[in-house]
Amino acid sequence: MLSLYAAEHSQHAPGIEFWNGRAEPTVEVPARVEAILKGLKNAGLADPQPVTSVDPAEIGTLLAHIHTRAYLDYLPEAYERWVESGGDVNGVMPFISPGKSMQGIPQSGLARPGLFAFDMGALIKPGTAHAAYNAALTAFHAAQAVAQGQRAAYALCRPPGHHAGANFYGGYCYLNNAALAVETLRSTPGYHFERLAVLDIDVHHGNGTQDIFYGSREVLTVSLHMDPAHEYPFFAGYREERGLGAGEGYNINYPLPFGIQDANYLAALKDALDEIANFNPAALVVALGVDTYRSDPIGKFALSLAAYPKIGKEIARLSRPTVFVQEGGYDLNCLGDLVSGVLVGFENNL
Ligand code: SP5
Ligand code: ZN
Repeated sequence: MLSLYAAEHSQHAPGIEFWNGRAEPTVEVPARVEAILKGLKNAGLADPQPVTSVDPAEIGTLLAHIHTRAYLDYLPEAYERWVESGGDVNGVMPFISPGKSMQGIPQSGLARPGLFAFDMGALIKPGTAHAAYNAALTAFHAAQAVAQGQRAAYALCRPPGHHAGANFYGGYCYLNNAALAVETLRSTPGYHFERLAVLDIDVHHGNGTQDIFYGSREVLTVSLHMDPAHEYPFFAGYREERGLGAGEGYNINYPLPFGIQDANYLAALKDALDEIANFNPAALVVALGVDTYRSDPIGKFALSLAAYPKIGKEIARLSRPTVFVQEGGYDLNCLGDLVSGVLVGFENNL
């Protein structure tokens, strides 16, 4: 399978995140990419290719379909404006955000992060915007390859993307790579793939992707994740969230219990894939988080190593052109085997 990555990911190394009111070492580290690359090679998957830049206008137009202009303008200048205004050189972190009735738009670089950040888990440092752009580029190239006829492609995106919404970032995510893959498929000239689906199997709810396509009946979004009543992102991911207006019925959430094991998880996945099959999309984007593994440091599911090829097999049974986009997964010892497990399970069942 065509696999792509961007070496520039290493320019993003946030180091810490805030959780429970404390600064802690983050699990979203550059070594994740090395671990995944090693796993792909060990599994004999085709050598991962570094992505090359495209005309910024090309990807810029696509990004503007999924993120607001205000947010896209903010991200690359956030660090500089923060430091200019007296913010800590270690990175941009909101310390004030508007209450529900507060509508003013501040110019201060200290306050602006509060307009866009929804948590304190996504520090912005000097290399962050560039790394996020290159992760998006990776998803773009993978989707373009599928639009041009490849059966499947894998984008090793870092930083991940599924928590980034139209005008917000957080949860280690800045640009929504999976949503960009959707827009790339939809915008390819001559490519008449109107209906597309996103299957999000990261252990956390894909709140950003849900936000972006919430009003759309052309993109079905389906997410399997830890029950948000008790886990991150807490404020979205409930079963009742089914889409809005024309998009009503085209967002499906599967909150699942802590400690879920292979059999019950795979049963829920089959349900989800049945819904996707009914929708009959022309192509599928998989937001591939592997933080569902039992020894993941932040996920609370209990899947075994053997579950991952089975997940790949189930996805293959849908028989759609498929773009895999990397999301979370933080157990550095197993990360490569988990990701390659899904991809090999998929390929072996085409
Ligand atoms: C893409 C993705 O998987 N984002 C997950 C964001 C979850 N953020 C909350 C994680 C809490 C981590 N707390 C322990 C930090 C390790 N010291
Ligand atoms: Zn996750």
